[in-house]
Amino acid sequence: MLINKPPGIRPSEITPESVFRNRRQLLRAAGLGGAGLLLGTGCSAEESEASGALKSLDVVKGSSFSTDEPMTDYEDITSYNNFYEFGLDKSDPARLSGDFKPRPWSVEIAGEAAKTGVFDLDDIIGPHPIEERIYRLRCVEAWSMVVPWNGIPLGDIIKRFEPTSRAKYVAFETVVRPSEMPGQRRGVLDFPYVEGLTMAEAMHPLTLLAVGLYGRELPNQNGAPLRLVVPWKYGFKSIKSIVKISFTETEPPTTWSLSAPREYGFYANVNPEVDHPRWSQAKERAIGGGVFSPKKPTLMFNGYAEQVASLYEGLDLRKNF
Ligand SMILES: Nc1nc2c(c(=O)[nH]1)N[C@H]1C(S)=C(S)[C@@H](COP(=O)(O)O)O[C@H]1N2
Ligand SMILES: [Mo]
Repeated sequence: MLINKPPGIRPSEITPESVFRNRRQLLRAAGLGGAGLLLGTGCSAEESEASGALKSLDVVKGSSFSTDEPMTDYEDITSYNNFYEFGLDKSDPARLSGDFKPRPWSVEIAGEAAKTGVFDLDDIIGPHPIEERIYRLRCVEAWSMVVPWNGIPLGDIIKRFEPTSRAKYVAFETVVRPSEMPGQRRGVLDFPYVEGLTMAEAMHPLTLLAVGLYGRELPNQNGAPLRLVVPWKYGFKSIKSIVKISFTETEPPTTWSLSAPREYGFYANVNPEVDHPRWSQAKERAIGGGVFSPKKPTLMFNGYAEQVASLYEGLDLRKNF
């Protein structure tokens, strides 16, 4: 059932945008797996009206860390989100983040480092090339996406602030702006949203500070202007709209382990062998894949075991979930 199209020609060049879009919706409604399968995966940011206002980025492609799995469509990545600051539904972040202002933006660097203070976002990312990293995102809710993130390895940025030998962990904090974030007005979680990594996890070359996706700045719903992407961990570790990064000696608190300690731990490595107390983690559903597409088995460390398993040698991954 695969329809071949001449190589290098994008569906948008064959079909006017509106027809292409309607056809995708029809295919999806018919459960035929969506554009990814039938029309190739060429749906880039340029083809979406939604990305119109977002600045395009100068991106270095071809990372050896990228997966070669087909990418999820831009539209799916930017309309099916978890961002509780904007509400609980997957559609809330895209619908309700229009008032959020990701610029100007500053980030506080604090704790066990030689250089601390409040820095403008441009000073934090400025000197670094922005890479494209095509990573899987696996949510603990058993769905997954493949996203062409644009960002800078977190370790490259951390080094510039010269953490001391006492820095064993890195803590992250999301902005608190109830006037622009309707979910914060309703207190669905204890805000600010906080997350943390061990220093070794933060310095791992796979760990990315993302500033964009599909070659454009991050949409608000995906964590503009700066969010973490830790591809071997459940999606909730990948904290959005970061305003503070601190180096600490002790394990920092994390939002989900604070709110449900029985269900979420500090490590949160993707592990198909350890079920969530209320559902299995063995399989996952690809977002945008259509309602009849079969679930795929989830891989240990979300497929990045070769690169990261050594970080956890000697650690009981059942206890340290
Ligand atoms: N500040 C903040 N960061 C967050 C969340 C959130 O609710 N608030 N949700 C997390 C969860 S559960 C997931 S699965 C990912 C989703 O990222 P995406 O919407 O870009 O796909 O963001 C994570 N980062
Ligand atoms: Mo998630």
